[in-house]
Amino acid sequence: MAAASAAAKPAASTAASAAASAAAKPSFAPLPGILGPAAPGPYTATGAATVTPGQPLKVQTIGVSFQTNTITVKAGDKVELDFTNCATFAHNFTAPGLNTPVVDIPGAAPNVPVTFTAPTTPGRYMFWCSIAPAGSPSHAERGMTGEIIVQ
Ligand SMILES: [Cu+2]
Repeated sequence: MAAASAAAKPAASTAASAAASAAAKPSFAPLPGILGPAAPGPYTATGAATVTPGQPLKVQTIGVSFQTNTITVKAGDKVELDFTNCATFAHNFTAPGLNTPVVDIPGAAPNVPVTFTAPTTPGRYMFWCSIAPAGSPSHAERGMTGEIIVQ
């Protein structure tokens, strides 16, 4: 099972472990022109969608990624994202730039709602998962990031 593989990893020597954690946090090019805090890890597009007012947009967490993770909304609209966690381990939705509290997405949970009012300033805002297993880079540092494009 995929969930057991992280826990089953053998302990590395101190030097190897230091090298591994240095390698696990490579520098990355932040997205240009982000408003608010940028994600602490790289962003790779996994799919795009536009939120229709009054309709929740379904987003899945698959492995250590959000799918979709490029979400367009209208400035000032009420937005609802419904997260289904396809993994057995927990994730969360962290987006300080959207003035929304961190929302936990428990392992295997279906339809966890995240609601916020889109900023009135158009631009690109980021969200990510801040879960960090002990001794490992956070999910965001591994690329579990996304952007909200406010138009
Ligand atoms: Cu996560």
